Amino acid sequence: MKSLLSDKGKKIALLLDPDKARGKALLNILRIAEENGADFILAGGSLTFNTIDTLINHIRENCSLPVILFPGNLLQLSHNADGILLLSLISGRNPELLIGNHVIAAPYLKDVKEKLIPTGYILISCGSKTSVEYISHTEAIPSDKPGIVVATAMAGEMLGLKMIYLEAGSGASAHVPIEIIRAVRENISIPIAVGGGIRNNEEIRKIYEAGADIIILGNGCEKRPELLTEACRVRNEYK
Ligand code: 1GP
Repeated sequence: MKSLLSDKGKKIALLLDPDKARGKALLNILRIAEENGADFILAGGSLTFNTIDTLINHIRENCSLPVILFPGNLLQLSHNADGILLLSLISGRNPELLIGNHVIAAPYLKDVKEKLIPTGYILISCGSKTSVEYISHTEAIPSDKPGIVVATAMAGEMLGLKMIYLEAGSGASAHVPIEIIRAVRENISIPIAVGGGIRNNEEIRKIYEAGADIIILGNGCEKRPELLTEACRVRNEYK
């Protein structure tokens, strides 16, 4: 897991939601991810009816890429993944998502400490209200306030977090603004992941150029699986 962060190259991650990823569509997107060398699979969602272990097992049976948890809540923790984003929702002021849940999870995570990636999760308002906002009882940072996003990311780095995730929300009508990504890149040195509302290779290229290290694709690949092929091709231009 440490190499995921120490290796400076650009990366593509496919986000799979335990409720949506199933059947032939799941097999197809896993095949595309494997064939095109996506860097890893993220597994998780805001609210899930299916267990995370069911999804991890399906991925393992059909694909050799690393599986990293992106837990929407404590029920989505598992020892069976290769890595776990230990998320702190630092754009919000809900103490449960800043430290409360971490206290509850700590004894469970004790034996898989080497898999943890402490991540500052920053939700940015990019249109309509997202599931994360509703479920987390937090307010997203307005997209026209880059200074607040930058200061939040800086604080996360100063607190010792190892990665910043700039999130527009799953299915957002627009991705995180380029000027925000650029401003954050100029002010922190830890890896930056960007996700939410990314739909084509022009956007992917601009997001990389602005300084993102990892691009996370979910809905876009569900609707149009070839997006993953295109995304990996753009990433390869940076190798
Ligand atoms: C959501 O950032 C991810 O947490 C991915 O978003 O589903 O909009 O690609 P999309």
